[in-house]
Amino acid sequence: MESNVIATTPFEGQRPGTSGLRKKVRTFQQPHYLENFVQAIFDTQTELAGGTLVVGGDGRYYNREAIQVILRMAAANGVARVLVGRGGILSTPAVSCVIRKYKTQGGIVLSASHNPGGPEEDFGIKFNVAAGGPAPESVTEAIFARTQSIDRYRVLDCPNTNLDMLGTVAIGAMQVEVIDPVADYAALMEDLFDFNAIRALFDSGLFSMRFDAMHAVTGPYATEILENRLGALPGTVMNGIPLEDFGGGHPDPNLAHAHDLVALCEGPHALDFGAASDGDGDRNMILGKNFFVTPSDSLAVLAANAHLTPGYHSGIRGIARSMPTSQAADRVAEALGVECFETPTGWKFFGNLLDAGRITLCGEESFGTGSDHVREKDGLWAVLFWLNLLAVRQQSVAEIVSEHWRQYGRNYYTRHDYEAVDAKAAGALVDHLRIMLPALPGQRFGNYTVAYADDFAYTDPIDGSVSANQGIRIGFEGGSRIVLRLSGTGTEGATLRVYLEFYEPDPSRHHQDTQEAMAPLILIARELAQIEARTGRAEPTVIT
Ligand code: G16
Repeated sequence: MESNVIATTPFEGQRPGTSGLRKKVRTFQQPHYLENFVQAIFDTQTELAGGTLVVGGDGRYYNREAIQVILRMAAANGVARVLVGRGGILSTPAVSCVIRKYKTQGGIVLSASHNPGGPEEDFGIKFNVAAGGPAPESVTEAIFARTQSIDRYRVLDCPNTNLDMLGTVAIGAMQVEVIDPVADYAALMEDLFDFNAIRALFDSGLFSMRFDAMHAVTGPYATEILENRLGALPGTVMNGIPLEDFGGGHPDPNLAHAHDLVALCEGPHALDFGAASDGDGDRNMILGKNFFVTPSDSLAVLAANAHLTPGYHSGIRGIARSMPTSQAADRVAEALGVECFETPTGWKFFGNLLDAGRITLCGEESFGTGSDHVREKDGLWAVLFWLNLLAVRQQSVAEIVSEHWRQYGRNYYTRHDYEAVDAKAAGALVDHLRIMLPALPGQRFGNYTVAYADDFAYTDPIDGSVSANQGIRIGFEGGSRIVLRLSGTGTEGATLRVYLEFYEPDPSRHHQDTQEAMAPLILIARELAQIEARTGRAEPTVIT
């Protein structure tokens, strides 16, 4: 087998976004495009030479081809050993689990997460560091810088590796170990949660649930854990076979895209519990009987009840949430007397806090919740956490959340997304807001008086690194907020996200319709940002 050095030239735009490099499949299929990015990883992450690398993806279109390229390049770049999930499958949290368990030097995750898959859709690649989490900005910037000057890559001339058979094969001097993608992850979940209590809940025959894997990566994980190990009825896992195009769907577990599951949780015969995860298994949506739990509330409820589970029975050290996530978790942290951190959007910002032991739980409004058990958000983990609480508290989802609101007050919350808007117009909209910020404090809009207005900047408390321009925050007296930022994960034009939150302490007002209750604030946001005038959009594309 011969190791070749191939001449190449840089591509524009290989800077990783919120979560790795995400582009259309067609972009990745251009000759040298994937190779350049992968070589930039090997050129900058020098500990991989002679080390062990984990490789896996969410099974979307181009996953298998990309893995073969990565294996050949890893061999040519001197990687000693690669652990790859059977069939090329590893959920994002499972990659993190395997990196940590086997103390590898890092991992490569192939996924565009919740974005659709297929030849005309999206693909993505992300590097995770030895702690198991997404590379911090210092690393992604170094990889990006290398892509701009790259002039060659290394690849071994060898046949494809059989990814479907467990066991070890050699590619040149490198060992490739095809591992069971589910086993290590399932074992970790058994350590954290009370499987006996959850099994008893299913055995009671009084509890009905479905988990929607959305034809994405969690199908095999959920089937093994929920049906095989916990005894949930066969068929509990819906859309459980991973497909390259997710069955034509949009594997994003929210009210808009998981509509079949949402329908099963509505009406007089609604299920007791519904949950869904996304393309690569790191997101989660939690539903009760005629009840939707916002991700922000979910983080707060898990934090307040963590002591009821075996994995967190001795309590939590601290909580972190991304800036646009509601402040519900802050109230729990205050009551528990633990630290609470506000970080920019992106799971990578939780890594240092988790590694330093400053936080145990963290979460984001974008359907992401997780803990120090891995360094990624974790969809099935959140579902098992909820199941553990339901089993122990013997109450419904609605009862648990309503009780939580009675104790802490309710942070009404909604996010309005304007997808695929003209990128220039979106940039101008944000620039215009930035100019307005200094004049806003003290101004009154309807019943709301602006308390502060800024462009969020974060100084990492562990390494002192600063991340500026992380989103516009307009905070009102009493704790209500409007937050606006542009998504860093879209692949078409720009996506404008408008996040809205208002705090209601009065329990008699806790059960209003969210959009109605928030209508005045929604209007203020639209007018302040001149959304329709600048983007031509009268309504958001997706409301969650
Ligand atoms: C990624 C990041 C999350 C982030 C989300 C949305 O999630 O890991 O931290 O909250 O994108 O980001 P944006 O608002 O920039 O689109 P995932 O599940 O896509 O990896």
